[in-house]
Amino acid sequence: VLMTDLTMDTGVQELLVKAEQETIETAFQRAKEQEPHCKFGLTGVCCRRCLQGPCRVTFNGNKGVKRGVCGATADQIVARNLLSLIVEGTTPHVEHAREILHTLLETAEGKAPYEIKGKEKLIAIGKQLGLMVDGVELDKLAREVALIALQDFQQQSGVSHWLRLRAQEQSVETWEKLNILPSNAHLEIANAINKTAMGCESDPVSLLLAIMKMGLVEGYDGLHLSTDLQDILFGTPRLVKTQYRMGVIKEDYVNIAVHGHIPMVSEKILEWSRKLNNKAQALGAQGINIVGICCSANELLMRQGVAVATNYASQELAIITGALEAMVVDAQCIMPGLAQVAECYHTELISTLPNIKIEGASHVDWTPEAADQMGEEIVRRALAHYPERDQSKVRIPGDTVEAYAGFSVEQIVELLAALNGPDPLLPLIEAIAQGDILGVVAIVGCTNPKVKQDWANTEVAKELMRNNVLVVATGCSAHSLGKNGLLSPAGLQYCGEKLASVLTAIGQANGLPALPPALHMGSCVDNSRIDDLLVALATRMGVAVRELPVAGSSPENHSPKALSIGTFFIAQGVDVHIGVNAPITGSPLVEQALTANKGEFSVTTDELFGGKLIYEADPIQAAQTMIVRIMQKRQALGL
Ligand code: BF8
Ligand code: SF4
Repeated sequence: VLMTDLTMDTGVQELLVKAEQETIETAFQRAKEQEPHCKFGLTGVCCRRCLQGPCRVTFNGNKGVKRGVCGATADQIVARNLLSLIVEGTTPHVEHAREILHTLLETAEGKAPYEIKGKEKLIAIGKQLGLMVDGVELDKLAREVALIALQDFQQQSGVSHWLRLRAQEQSVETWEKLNILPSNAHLEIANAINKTAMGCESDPVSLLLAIMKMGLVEGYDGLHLSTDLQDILFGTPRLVKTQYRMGVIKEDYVNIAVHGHIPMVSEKILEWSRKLNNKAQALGAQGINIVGICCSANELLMRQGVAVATNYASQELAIITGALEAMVVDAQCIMPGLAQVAECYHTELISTLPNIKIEGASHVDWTPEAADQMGEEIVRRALAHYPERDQSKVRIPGDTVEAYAGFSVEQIVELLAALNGPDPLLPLIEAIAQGDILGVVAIVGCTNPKVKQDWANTEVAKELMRNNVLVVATGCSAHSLGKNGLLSPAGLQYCGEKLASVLTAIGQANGLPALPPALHMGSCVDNSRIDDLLVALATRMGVAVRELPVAGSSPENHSPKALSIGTFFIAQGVDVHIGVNAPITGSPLVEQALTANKGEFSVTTDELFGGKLIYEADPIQAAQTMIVRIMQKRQALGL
């Protein structure tokens, strides 16, 4: 296999060669060892829900048996499996939200060593929740906000407070009619698992509605709640400039990589690296250098401008530079294979969350109260490892790329206000109406060793830009764009003329040469920011979100989280493209309901919600399919 077929990232290519020379195995190689994949698994018709099985039924309607031992059909098995997958996508975000909620609560009560940096966000949310904000102490207000959020994990009836807070009224009406308004996130998760249990729900249509409901749990008590409370605690992101690629790991520094998702951990590591920076100098290093991987990278990038080493598929390769003293992980997207790689170097792999332990890693417990002890202990351990570094094993690929990030909705609105202070969204809406911006597409989600790393993400983006579609991005996809120069004004060369002139005008009104062609809006929970932007645009235009000429795309999806986030956007009436198919093709009913592709099955998400799933592995074709849909939605709006 050629390294150039595995990834676009030249730094990762170089490190893959090094890994091979040192006989270290990585995900890129293990992905090949799994081929060819089992068709029953790929199409979703393998059921392991009870010990009469596992049962495998026909995945193409012809060969093989039609029913499992209990009589379950392919439609039923696929629908149950999909619900269970969407629950596994939603739950990590819901737990993420609950962790931040408790941190905020304990901070407000003076028990945890964090401060409330997002005063304006706290007051805005307090007002929207109907709380008294005038003259109320910040701590008291934060406590009240956290206690309302806590009801979304406790109440036995009623609708999620965060859904009421963030959803557009038209959408709520649609969901209410379909009886899928969620109440309490934990209750909904338990309810969904109960549905999928052996001998419980077998009606595929009811299971599909449960899937859409889980999408709403994901959207409001996963994504929105996490972002909102994180902004209250750590501040709302503002425009920042940073560097991308493996070259951000610095040979003459003590290097600590933060990897995972939970900013309560990574922010404390950053804080303590600053406090203990002079200790590095005593060891002969220039200082302590923090670099990010995956969404921990996004959180620190958005609020602190911290540089990004790499994204999901190449996380192991960061250790193979031989120059990481520690890799600190919390939750989600942490490859167990990291431990095996770390063993070959002086790098200490350290897990932090009480509920998430990693075989072969050491552990320093993070809790809100013990956050400072954790931060100090981990940074001190990294310092102690610096003299153990084996210089003969160090190879850091040299290049870095400049990138901009920090595009919260608040920041976007502020940039637009330079064009129209009293009505900042108007210039954007006018640009859309005139066709200078054809539409907006969010490129989100992962990298996946099944796909050449960063390739599909950047190709979809470039094809959209060429056609004057404004791109916003989150997650590891945003990293793909960053590594390839699309988060910098230099990337304007890929834009159609009309889009380029809009981005230049907004940039210049703000003292920048231009805005980058893709606006980095944050981590995967920050897909809530994209939703906020859509709701704000639709509301200002006087239409429903489902009518907007927009789409979402996850060209290199691997995580069930990408599917649960996608489900949320389909429920909003937004088409969602994926480049790696979900395991649904074994069921004509489920596939048709989600993709609206064939005609026999009468109920589709497209009809009920206004959004559908698009599966397309070819990035150019995918972009074109989204553009066709954007044109249809434009036409329906009379544009
Ligand atoms: O939550 S984009 S690979 S790191 S799942 Fe994972 Fe996918 Fe990266 Fe962030 Ni999101
Ligand atoms: Fe087989 Fe039914 Fe058990 Fe699934 S639930 S393993 S289809 S018997």
